[in-house]
Amino acid sequence: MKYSKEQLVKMYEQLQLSRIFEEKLIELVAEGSLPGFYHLAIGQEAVQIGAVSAMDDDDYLVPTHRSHPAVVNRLELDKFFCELLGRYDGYNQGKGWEHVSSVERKVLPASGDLGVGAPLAVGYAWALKMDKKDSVVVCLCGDGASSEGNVHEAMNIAALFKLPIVFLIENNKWAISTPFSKQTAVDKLSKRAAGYGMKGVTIDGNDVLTVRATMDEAIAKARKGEPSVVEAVTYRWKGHFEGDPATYRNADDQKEVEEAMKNCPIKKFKAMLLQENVMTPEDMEAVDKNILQKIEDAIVEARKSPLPTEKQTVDYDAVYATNLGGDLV
Ligand SMILES: Cc1ncc(C[n+]2csc(CCOP(=O)(O)OP(=O)(O)O)c2C)c(N)n1
Repeated sequence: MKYSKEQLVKMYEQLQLSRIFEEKLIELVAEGSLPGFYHLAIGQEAVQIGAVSAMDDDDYLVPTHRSHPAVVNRLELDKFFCELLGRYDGYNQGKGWEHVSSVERKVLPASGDLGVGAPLAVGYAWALKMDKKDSVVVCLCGDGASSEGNVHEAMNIAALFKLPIVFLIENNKWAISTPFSKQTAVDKLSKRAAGYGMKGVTIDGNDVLTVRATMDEAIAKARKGEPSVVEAVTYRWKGHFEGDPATYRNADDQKEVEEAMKNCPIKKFKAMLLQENVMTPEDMEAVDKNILQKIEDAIVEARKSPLPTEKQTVDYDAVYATNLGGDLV
């Protein structure tokens, strides 16, 4: 096994934090406690955890709207829940919400404008290079977003200037109601990388160890000025957002969902950990219980935080200048 017991257990914890966190979001949405739309990544966790577990604390993450697994593993739970609940003690004083950002934690904002994360990520990577920093940027991107003009321009500049960046395309086969087969004529999104002079690979995004190993290599190369594209293939189990009835999915699509659910990345990883005697069922139960407790405590704490005053709701320093401006990197 390429990874130590400690690293494998850490990946299990990160996967389970992602899953249990999103299951809690489902509950909060159902009880009407959370404002807005929640884009869940249940079933896709291996992509983001493979990436996050390969990143150093000094590396930057550019998330998308569907990046809870990556984001929750880089932020403090209390402050993240404050943000989701629109509270003043959140990372962006309750204004960032699902598009939370924190320079301190090196989580850059997810843009509601699809594909805009890529030029932002390239700008950051360029700044890192100019400042001769050792950090890299991991730019998450959906299959749908990967066809946006912004993403193509960003990839071109990244390759041209040899920037420290990895574009991780999370191909979950859907862009709202549009299946992958109706988005593009290419069968593999990684093929596009060649058009910019970068390396591109397509991997099984439901196997956390494959993603981890691929990202270890891609990040190491990006650090030396060799950007690349990694396409991790997974599947969106749920509707576009929590509560979306997904009526655009026909009977064949429903079968595909059922198949994808059988191929649960966490179930697969758990089976491997048990078989290789890395963890016992009791170890796993203890980890899960601890995560749930931490989440519940964080919600209780977040609810104690005040909502922003009317004046504070239009103080955009928390979103721009204070949080992101000034000394960027
Ligand atoms: C420029 C722009 N066009 C359209 C939208 C509406 N929109 C939001 S999410 C989304 C689909 C995104 O699909 P994908 O990139 O595959 O990510 P996923 O939601 O599957 O994670 C679309 C079309 C938008 N936010 N911005």
